[in-house]
Amino acid sequence: MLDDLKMDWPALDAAHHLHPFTDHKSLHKAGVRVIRSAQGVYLYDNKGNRLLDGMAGLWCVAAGYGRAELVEAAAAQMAKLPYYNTFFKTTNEPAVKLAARLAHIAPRGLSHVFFACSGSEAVDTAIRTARVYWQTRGKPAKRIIIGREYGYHGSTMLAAAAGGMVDMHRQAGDLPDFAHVLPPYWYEKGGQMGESEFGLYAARQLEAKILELGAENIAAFIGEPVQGAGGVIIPPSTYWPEVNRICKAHDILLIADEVICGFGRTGRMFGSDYFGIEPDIMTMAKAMTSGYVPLSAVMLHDRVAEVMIDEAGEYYHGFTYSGHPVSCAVALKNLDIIESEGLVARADMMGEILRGKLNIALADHPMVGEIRGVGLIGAIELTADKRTRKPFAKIGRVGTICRDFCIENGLVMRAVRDGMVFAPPLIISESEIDEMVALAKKSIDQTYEIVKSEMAL
Ligand code: PXG
Repeated sequence: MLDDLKMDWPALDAAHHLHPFTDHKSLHKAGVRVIRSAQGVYLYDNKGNRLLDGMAGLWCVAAGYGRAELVEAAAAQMAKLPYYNTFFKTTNEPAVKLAARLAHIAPRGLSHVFFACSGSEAVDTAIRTARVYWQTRGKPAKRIIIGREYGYHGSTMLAAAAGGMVDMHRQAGDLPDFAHVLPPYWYEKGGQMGESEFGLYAARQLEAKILELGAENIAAFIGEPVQGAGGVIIPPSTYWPEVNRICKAHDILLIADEVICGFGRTGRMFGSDYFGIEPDIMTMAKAMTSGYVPLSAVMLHDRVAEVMIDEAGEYYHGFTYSGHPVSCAVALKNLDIIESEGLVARADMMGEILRGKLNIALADHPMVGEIRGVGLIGAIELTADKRTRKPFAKIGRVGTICRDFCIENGLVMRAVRDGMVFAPPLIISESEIDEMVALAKKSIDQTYEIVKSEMAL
């Protein structure tokens, strides 16, 4: 037997465990961090350190760690029916209940649900569904999926191809029938334009791409309401209404990838509610179970579902764990928590407070170019020149230094290029926000000392 206390976890991990998105050689040199337990917004590692989790795990632990209700919901469902599939004319009670409940809280018209386990599977499902939809409607040439640069939709082949991460395309994720357009990222791409003007400009890049490729060849446009992994890119308010118009005008399905934004993150139940997006298809995962168990879903608007149900015949698609009863039972309890504790409104209110405090602490900092956010998702852009929004010479280096200081100081924040991104659990309190802001400021100050000393050389 392995004795937990005496184990050299990093050594054993290095010997056998391959990690996602990791350069293993450098990980083995640095040593891996072992997280042993968590409670509320805090993580505890095996060296006795406490970390404030400013990322809610990976954008998912909305209800916070250590929720006995979620553990009990899983245990009760495991005891009653731990697994059965939803193929072969079969269903289970938690899956039916959850589908009905999602239909109730989703934007109007999205009332049909397909379940999977991960965000990537949900995105794959959405893309396949879009193509089957057009085949069924007698337009099989409509296959192309348009995504955006810096978009992230997951790591399976279709999801990686839909995303705009060039390193993923380069290694293995570049497929035919995918295209990418400019993201609505005013801070980096806006130049001299105002934000509203740039929002329209970015949306019209989609229209230009549609005209270039031919609407008769395009199945769908896919976008995250706020691009999370790409650096918390929050579109100007002019962007999504124009995208709605363009997709309708050119008869292209609109897929809203709500894997990060769904379930309160933006201060509304879905990012689509916040931005006025009118999706035909919506993907969701992560906070649906607060990350306690894997679960994802794809929701279809009635206008898509009717074609899939009445005309498409058998849909040759599905997963062993589609509608997993334990995951669905946990999701139902998690939705109870979100509703009974008012976590959606809380995200809106606490987000305002967090941004207010960040602005007081950091808006005048010489290395902070912008502080942005909606609800409890946001970013602090670090810059070489506050006035011109100039990036650092080696993109990503300063962000990584700052990220490492954050962890050393007891705060988990991610660096995306040189932006520090955050998305704490929605249950975060005001005193925990104070701690988060203080640790972020301390880490940015320490980073600035290094940047300044290098400039002096
Ligand atoms: N869509 C979006 C919008 C996502 O953010 C996925 C799909 C894929 O989900 P799965 O469950 O297949 O991982 C995601 C995942 C990061 C990071 O570093 C973000 C994600 C995953 C891993 C890392 O920000 N998002």
